[in-house]
This record gives sequence, C-alpha cells and structure tokens, in this order.
Amino acid sequence: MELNKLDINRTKTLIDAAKTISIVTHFNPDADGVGSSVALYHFLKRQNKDVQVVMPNPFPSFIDSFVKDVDMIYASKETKKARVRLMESDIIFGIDFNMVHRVGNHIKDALAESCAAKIYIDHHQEPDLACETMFSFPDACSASEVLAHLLIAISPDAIDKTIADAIYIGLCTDTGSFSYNCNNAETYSLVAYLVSKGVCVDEVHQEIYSTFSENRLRLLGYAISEKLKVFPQYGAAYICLSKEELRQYDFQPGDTEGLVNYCLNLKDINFGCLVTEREKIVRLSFRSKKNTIDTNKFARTYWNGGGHIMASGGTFQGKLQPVINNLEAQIKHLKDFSQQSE
Ligand SMILES: [Mn+2]
Repeated sequence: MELNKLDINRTKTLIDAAKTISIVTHFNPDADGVGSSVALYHFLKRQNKDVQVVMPNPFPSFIDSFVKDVDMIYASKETKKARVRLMESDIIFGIDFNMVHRVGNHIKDALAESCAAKIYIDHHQEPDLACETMFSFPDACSASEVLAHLLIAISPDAIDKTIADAIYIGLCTDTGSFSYNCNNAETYSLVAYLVSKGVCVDEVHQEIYSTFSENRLRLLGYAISEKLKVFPQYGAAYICLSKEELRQYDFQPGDTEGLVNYCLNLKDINFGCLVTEREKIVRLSFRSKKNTIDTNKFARTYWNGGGHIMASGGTFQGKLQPVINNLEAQIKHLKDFSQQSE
C-alpha cells in the first residue's frame, strides 16, 4: 500500500496545528469502523489533542472491551451535541465510508457543512467525498489496515498494544477471520507487526466470536433450518427474518452479524443475501464468492446501496413482502452482475 507522501505530510501538519479533532465512522458501526476510530483516538490523545469520537449510533456489544477510555458521544442520543462538535472541530477524520450520507441522518448535514479540514480513511469503491485529504484504498482489506499504514507513516512508534488491538479487530472482522479480501502478503506483515506489539490472537477471537447470547445462537439455528431459501439454478440463496421473528429471539444489534455468510457455505451457491426487517426499514446484506457476482453493482442497481464487490448492503423503506418479491425476481437476473460478463 503506497500512501501519498504529500497527503501524509499534510495530515501531519494539520494534526500539529489542530486543537479540536473529531472522528466519525458510518451508521451501524462495525468492528472495522469502531476499531479504527478507537485506534486513531488513542493516537491523537497521546499528542494531547482534544479528541472525541462521534459515533452515529451504538455498535454491537462484542466490541465493548476494545473501547476503553475513549471520549465518545452517540449522535443518535445526543444529536445536537454531536452536530455542534462536528461544526466546531478543526479536523474531522471520517473512517470506513465513501459517502457522507453513510454517517446517518443525525449528522450527515453537520459533516457536510462543517468547515473542519476533512481527512477520510477508507477502503470502499468509488468514494464520493469533498475533503482536504483522502486515503482511499479499495484494495485494502479494511479501513483499519489503511489507518495502520497512515499512523506508522506519521510516527514509526505510533502503535502500542491498545492501538494494535483496535486495528486488529478491524482487520480480522472485515476479512471474516482472514478468509476473504486478504490475498495481500502485506496484510500478514501488518498482522505480524501487531502481534509483536502485544495483540493476543486467541483472546481477541474469543472476545469477538465466542460471546453469543443463547438467543443469538438459537436465532442462527432457526434462520438456517427454517428460513434459508436456495435457488440452485441461479446459484443464489437468501435468509429473511421478519421483525416478529427477531423479536422472538430478543434481537440485539449485531446478532445477525455474519449470518449472511452461511449462504455461501453451500456448494455452487455464489450469491447470498440476508434480509432483516427493522422498525421502519428493511435491510439487505449481500455476499458473493470470489470472481462470481459483483454485489456492489447489484446493491447499487436495485437497493440504493453499495459497498465492496464481495460484500455490500442496501435498504428499502417499506414492508418486507415487496422486498422478497423483488429480490426473488432480481435473483433470476443475477448473471447480469457476474464479473466474467464484463
Ligand atoms: Mn470496513
């Protein structure tokens, strides 16, 4: 990963001159967004900056133990405070998103309107952001990976155990425990470096993956045994969970994390989708096997979304049934999104 030297120097100069710095990641934050925010927070805090993480809304609880001693506000709870903070910042770091609206309705206008110098660190396709500086690497496995290279470039001794742990959870979760999007030897050199800084891989994995509630594990079993629908002729499968079903299993944010990947465990199934009905919105997650379907294009075309080629998402305002009808119709045209057809 070749970070632009001018961009690194500009970032360094901006940090040196700044007093008030905010860090923001996308709505429904994942471990990559939270981990990289936490890592950057500690890095800046050690330079005695006034730093705050403005989290759009709460993140899954399995991340909690990696978020210690971080000054954080939730825009979904303290909207006004979050907006004022963004408006009054000298720098805003935006991490793990490629479009302003991805930070959610509470703060997207404040982010767009703030006069702060904006520095973006991301790995999504086709970024569309007005900013001072952007470190956009769609080939990177995670935003955390990009951030790690930036921090080391700014200060070779930047990474201590706290920062290393936070970066590692981003690397590990965005690659499905190093099973996709990580064919770059450089990623493993970084992992080796993080381990040398004190990351205990066993402990982190237990913390992240072995913290299911009983309800979450039973929801997983129910989803696979009762709700998996397979379309062998189109190489597709999906799981759909209604509001009511989620309620039965006392759904908590993060409980369906990783569920969509089970569709791809099937032989000859290249495209998987998870549909979950939330309060006023239906959320869709798409996954594909390597060199098969471009889910980013699929999500952009049909579901007002996007993301990466092998992992993306979208949303629909409205009821569940039309979503299912449309999805099943779209599955019949999946070959239009196959990567070989280009
Ligand atoms: Mn990410």
